[in-house]
Amino acid sequence: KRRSKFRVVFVLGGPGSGKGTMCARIVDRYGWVHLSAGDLLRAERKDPKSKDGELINEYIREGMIVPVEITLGLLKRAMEASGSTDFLVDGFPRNLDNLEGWETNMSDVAVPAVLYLETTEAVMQDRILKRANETKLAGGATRSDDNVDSIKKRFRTYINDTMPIIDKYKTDGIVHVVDSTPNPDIVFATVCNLFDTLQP
Ligand code: UP5
Ligand code: MG
Repeated sequence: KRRSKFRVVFVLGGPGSGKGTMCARIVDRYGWVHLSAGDLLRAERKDPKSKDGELINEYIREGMIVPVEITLGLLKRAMEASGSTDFLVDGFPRNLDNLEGWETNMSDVAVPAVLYLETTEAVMQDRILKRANETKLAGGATRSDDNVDSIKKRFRTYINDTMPIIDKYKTDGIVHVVDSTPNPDIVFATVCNLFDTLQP
């Protein structure tokens, strides 16, 4: 059987569950390339040449999932530009549209595992609001969706649209559940159990 050119681990979990934080640590230790779908969308939104900026803005503020054509285009471009073969895709796929778009267009990419960071809504909300506060105190611009109103909508989308995708991957038997409630050192130690098995 021909080996796939690319390897992808999806990193999923609710808003503020710690996806970005764990991905940064995985990059440091294992050298996988981190692609956050949310970060790619936020960068695209800022690009004055992009025709999708307005739409992305609106979707993110409302906690809705951007149509897959846009997200997949950004992911593909970043994968090809990176020169790497191993990717952490953070925060994607988040709904059925995302999943179908991936399966139709990326069927030659191997997905050996899904890392699922699990914690409570209370913990996630505290983390997001703390981040917003710290950013503000540092004089930075807070994320347009890091407010109580948008957070509620993000949680609703997560439960209604993203949980079924995680359940689907559970049925496939590739989900590694990690409790992301403890401090980052402890969470990362558990995450390493997965990545140690995925080398090189
Ligand atoms: N923190 C992290 N881990 C901690 C720990 N163990 N203990 C204590 N504190 C911890 O962490 C959040 C905060 O918590 C940070 O301050 C961190 O220091 C601290 P982070 O690692 O940033 O968590 P993460 O899960 O990445 O949170 P994020 O807010 O990025 O999650 P979302 O899923 O909400 O955001 P994302 O950028 O993925 O998506 C945003 C929006 O983009 C979506 O709502 C949607 O509108 C859109 N989108 C799409 O439409 N399609 C996509 O495919 C992806 C996104
Ligand atoms: Mg993130």
